[in-house]
Amino acid sequence: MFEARDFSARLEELTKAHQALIARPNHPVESHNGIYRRWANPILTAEHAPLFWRYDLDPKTNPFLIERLGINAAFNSGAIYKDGKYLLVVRVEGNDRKSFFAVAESETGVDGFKFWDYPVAMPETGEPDTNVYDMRLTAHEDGWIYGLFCTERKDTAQPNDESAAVAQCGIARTKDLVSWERQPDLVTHSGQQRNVVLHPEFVDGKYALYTRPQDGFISVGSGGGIGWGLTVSMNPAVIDSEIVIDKKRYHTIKEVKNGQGPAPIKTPKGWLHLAHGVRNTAAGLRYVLYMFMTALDEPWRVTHSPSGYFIAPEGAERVGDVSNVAFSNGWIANEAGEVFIYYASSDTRMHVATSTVARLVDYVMNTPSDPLTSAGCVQQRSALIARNLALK
Ligand code: M1P
Repeated sequence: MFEARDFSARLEELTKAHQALIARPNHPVESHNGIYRRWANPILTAEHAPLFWRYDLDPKTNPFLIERLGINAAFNSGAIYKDGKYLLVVRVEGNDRKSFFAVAESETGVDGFKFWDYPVAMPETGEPDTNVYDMRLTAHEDGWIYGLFCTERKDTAQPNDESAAVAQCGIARTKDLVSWERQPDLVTHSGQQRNVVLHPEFVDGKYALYTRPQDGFISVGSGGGIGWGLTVSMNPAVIDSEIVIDKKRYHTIKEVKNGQGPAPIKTPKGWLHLAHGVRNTAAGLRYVLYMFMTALDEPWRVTHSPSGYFIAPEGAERVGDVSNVAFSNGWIANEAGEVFIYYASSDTRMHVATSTVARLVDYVMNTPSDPLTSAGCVQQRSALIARNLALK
């Protein structure tokens, strides 16, 4: 039974609980692997959405104070550091399954994330988007901030299959994350594209994109590696020739597919990349994060590829709408060389882990690569054991 509380008392209760959630301080968890530290509380959840996004707050039209437009999840956020603020462009999903973008800002990067009053009103192309999600933000050297995202539309070639969809890369640019100029969707020779990311610098005078060619909507078919291509303009962006720079590979964490995470971070040693890799299990797909480095002067050439995963879903992170998923499309390196890795768990909520550029460079450059066989892994581990035991 519902308790008999009047409208204003219940609203006060909801407001207090919401304010307490936003103000809750975060703290790093004690144990860590030396590479990064996870922070204890999710930084954004569906409950972080303002009450005025969800409830009709007028007692005349909503006397029972019923939630009218529920929010299901807040995840897969792009990230940018701007004017001393940590800004996330969050994939917010309503109870109606449609995603939209909304900006949440924080002073610290690890807590206090608060949504701006209105979600992003993303302009459309001539072909309306059914669903938009997973924005990668790039502050490009041309002076614009670009948001590249997935635009999903029904596959009209399969009229009898209501789940058949086509994914393409939507492109918009902004200066302030408030007003966005939509550009035409990316054109490539691949049937579908997801996880497309703009490199922050011109390469040979052209815009450079990390792509993820795929034959189908979920199954990548013959695609599935991280691709690379150049375009003379972002309006329209057209990639004539695409090469795969980081392939999916048998019996690794990226056996089924992989995709670039956020735009890479420039360091004196090379470009640091964060990506996701997907393998299959009897319980379904497992998404983990991994890192690699590319050459400063040739951002398409992989120079270092540490073995295995960097972040895998852990504990409560393993459960959600799509369980066993760690996904990242946003990270921030601030002026002090600290790195804030924003990752989502199980398509449900957002977390942060922190590290430094120096630590991540050490991790990527000095962690051995995957020997690809059990025997090779034993040899690799035994060599480490022998070196350590010799220290005694
Ligand atoms: O459900 C897990 C992820 O699946 C997709 O990623 P990918 O294209 O690599 O399979 C995306 O829909 C992503 O949003 C989602 O988190």
